[in-house]
Amino acid sequence: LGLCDIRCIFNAVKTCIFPQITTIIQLLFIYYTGLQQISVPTYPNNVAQCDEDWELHGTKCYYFSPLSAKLPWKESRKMCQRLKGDLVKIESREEQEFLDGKLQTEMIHEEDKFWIGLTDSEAEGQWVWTDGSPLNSSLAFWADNDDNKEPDNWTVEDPEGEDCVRMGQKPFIEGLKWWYDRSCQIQHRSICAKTAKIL
Ligand SMILES: [Ca+2]
Ligand SMILES: [Ca+2]
Repeated sequence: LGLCDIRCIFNAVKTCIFPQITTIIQLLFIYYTGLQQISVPTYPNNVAQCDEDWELHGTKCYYFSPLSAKLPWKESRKMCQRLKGDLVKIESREEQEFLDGKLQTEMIHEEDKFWIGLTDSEAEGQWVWTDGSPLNSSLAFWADNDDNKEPDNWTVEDPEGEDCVRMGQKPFIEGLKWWYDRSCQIQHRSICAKTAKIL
């Protein structure tokens, strides 16, 4: 193999193969980011709309009930349904991040947590969302630290145990795992959600 041949091979790699590899990497990147967008769809404010007092995020509208409207879980759910929604079903890590951030401003104190639409009241340990779908374990954000290992179905406060889920952590601590099972009879504020109206 002469010097010219080596140079020819180098030029061939540079002009033919390298651009193709670059194109393949670019296509894979576009495909991957496309997938990301499909899994977390969003509408800009001029495309989707929410009722007054509801906040648009992604494809849903959210309502954070006021401190004056603390209710047991079942009554919280009825309140959301009267507003044509339901207690929120958290469907992505991004949605959990959004709600966790929102509660930083909504929560007045550490115990001012919010009900979400998750319960194991039908069968202990089988967590089900308000739409009847089972909890996806890869999208579960149970508190898991030195003070709390949830869900623990604690029976000291209520002999029936803890079958309803509340969330929120204030003051802010890094991490998203702030779900707790709690007695459904306790009164809390709620996060209601419904699909945004498309204009
Ligand atoms: Ca339980
Ligand atoms: Ca608990």
